Amino acid sequence: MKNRVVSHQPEQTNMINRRRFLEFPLLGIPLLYAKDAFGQQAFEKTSSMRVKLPVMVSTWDSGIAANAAGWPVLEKGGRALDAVEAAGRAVEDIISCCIGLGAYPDRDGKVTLDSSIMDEHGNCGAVAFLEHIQHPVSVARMVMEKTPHVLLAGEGAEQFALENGFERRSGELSESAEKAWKEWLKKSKYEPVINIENLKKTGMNSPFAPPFFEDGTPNHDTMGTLAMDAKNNLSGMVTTSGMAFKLHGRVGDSPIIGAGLFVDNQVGAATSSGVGEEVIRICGTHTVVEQMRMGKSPEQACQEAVKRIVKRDPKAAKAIQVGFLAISKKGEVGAFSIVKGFTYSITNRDFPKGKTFEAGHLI
Ligand code: SD4
Repeated sequence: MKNRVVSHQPEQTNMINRRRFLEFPLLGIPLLYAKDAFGQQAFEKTSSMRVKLPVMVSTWDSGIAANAAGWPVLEKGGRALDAVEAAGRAVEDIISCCIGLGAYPDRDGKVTLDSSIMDEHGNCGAVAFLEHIQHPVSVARMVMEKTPHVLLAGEGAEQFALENGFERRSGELSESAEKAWKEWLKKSKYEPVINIENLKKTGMNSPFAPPFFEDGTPNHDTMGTLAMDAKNNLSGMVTTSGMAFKLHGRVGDSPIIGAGLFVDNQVGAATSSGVGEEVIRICGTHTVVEQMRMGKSPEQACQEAVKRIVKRDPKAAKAIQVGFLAISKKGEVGAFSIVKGFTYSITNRDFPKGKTFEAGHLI
């Protein structure tokens, strides 16, 4: 496979900070959305809605950029799997807090990436704790297509990528990541064994990463993308650097099939974003798909998974965010999160430039 490599050095002009990037018109669309009471952008709310097929759906408003990269594949009658891979690669090329080599590092200053991909046949591949490789989603696809395995991790995953034509990038942090990490180090009073800043701030037992950054913005923006193509086949992918400032070696839900991503071509597909440990504990996206199998709409199915997380530990759940996004085989899309603020983006013939919606929430 040809591996397109773009340097993540800060001086590259095609790389811009994601937060700045979102202040600019996205793909030519001015951002005209109103702000809500918290000064956040307000997006239209929906419950499960039937959408025109083919369709790309992605987590967050940053999903617009992911969808835009995958949509041309679907529009030309291409395969959902190719569309979701293209979506993942596109966002891995943008410097953001939470995806790709330009993202925020773990507490040791290393960017370690998680990704998974799943096709319409139930084939799946994933990489976890992967360093130095620009396109983890493509490595995940190669694990799926070229090995008998599902998940490769760490040095082994890197070795596999290098042996298959991916280039090794330097471990240098992007400018924004370096700044954020140094800031975090100052305030976190970094303790290698257990980090207690979250206990103090939120009362929650979170020894790995803050659910919110210092400025109050959520520690999010993992990209989960689901697509249904013109042949009504489903695929999905997730790509992320995981929770910023996590313990070195920590792996989240994103590369765990059935946690961060699940696709069942008979029923539907789901992906998640937020505090991965909570998602893993309830096999989140598998739960969502099984709920759809039992007749729930995508939104109801996502809500059921959210409720399980909250029921397990209601106090801790108040201090974190988890959101699920799902599409059913019938082409209904829905999402649900613990707290307000989870958004997702849809791109299809009705929304060729993409449109962002706000998910329902429990709290
Ligand atoms: C993780 N679920 O590593 C990811 C983080 C995330 O939006 O989704 N952030 O736990």
